Amino acid sequence: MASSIRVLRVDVVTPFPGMFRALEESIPGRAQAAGRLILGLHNPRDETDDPHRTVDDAPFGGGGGMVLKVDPIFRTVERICATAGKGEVILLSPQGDVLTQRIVEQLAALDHWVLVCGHYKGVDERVREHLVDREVSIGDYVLSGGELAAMVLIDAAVRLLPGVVGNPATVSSDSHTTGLLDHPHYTRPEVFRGWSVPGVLLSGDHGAVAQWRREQVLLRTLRNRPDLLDSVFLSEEDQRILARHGWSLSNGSRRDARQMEVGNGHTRHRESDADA
Ligand code: 6GU
Repeated sequence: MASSIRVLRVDVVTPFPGMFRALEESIPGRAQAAGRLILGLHNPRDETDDPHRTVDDAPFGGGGGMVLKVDPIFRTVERICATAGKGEVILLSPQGDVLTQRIVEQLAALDHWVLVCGHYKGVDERVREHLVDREVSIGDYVLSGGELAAMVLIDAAVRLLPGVVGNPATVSSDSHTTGLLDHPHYTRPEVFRGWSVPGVLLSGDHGAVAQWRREQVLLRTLRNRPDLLDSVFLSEEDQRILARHGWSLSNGSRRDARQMEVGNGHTRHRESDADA
């Protein structure tokens, strides 16, 4: 199948458009220069009527913080959709679905996003109720605004557009694309301060290299993110590799399996004490 040239149009509604200059660098910058990413920045201040161009106000019911006003956001999004067409309207806020590579893949398949950056204490709930198609967070911590999260989402999606990252194999082996973590990488020199590159990578034996990398993928995932192994298919060969390092994922099928704490408190069964 020929890889089609697709363009992603992203319109961002933000009181801080200057922050998006970060996307002029690296791969998002190249994608913009190549016309593959079209970025529109829209300041809701430009859709206010009052002399102070107010985009936020105190919350009804009292309490601290300011709330982004409903009217400037509605007007900005409606103006965008009237000129660029109706895109997927996505609110960036800590209340959203936590972003995963699967969500990035879904969103990267669409042609047009309208990203609304939450700010201050939040946004008027009527934005969420009547304007937004979906809501995305980038993790369980609080940022001062949705701008950095919007840039995370754009960066992650742009590298999935066919042809934006030079070698498609790079993208398909990325950590998380496969559902597992990536293997280690090395480049010249072969020895740095006495630390050598693993010999197998210099052997020229492609089969041995592939096997070593798979082993590293599995062991690193087991060590750092054992939760990921719950939702991934492991081949017989993968299970043999893990077994060779003393790990059994068969969840207690072996009587002598010892429960060990791995990574984030996840329990795995280890058949012997011999270290990996
Ligand atoms: Cl999307 N916005 C804010 N303000 N904080 C966040 C976030 C988004 N995702 C994680 N923390």
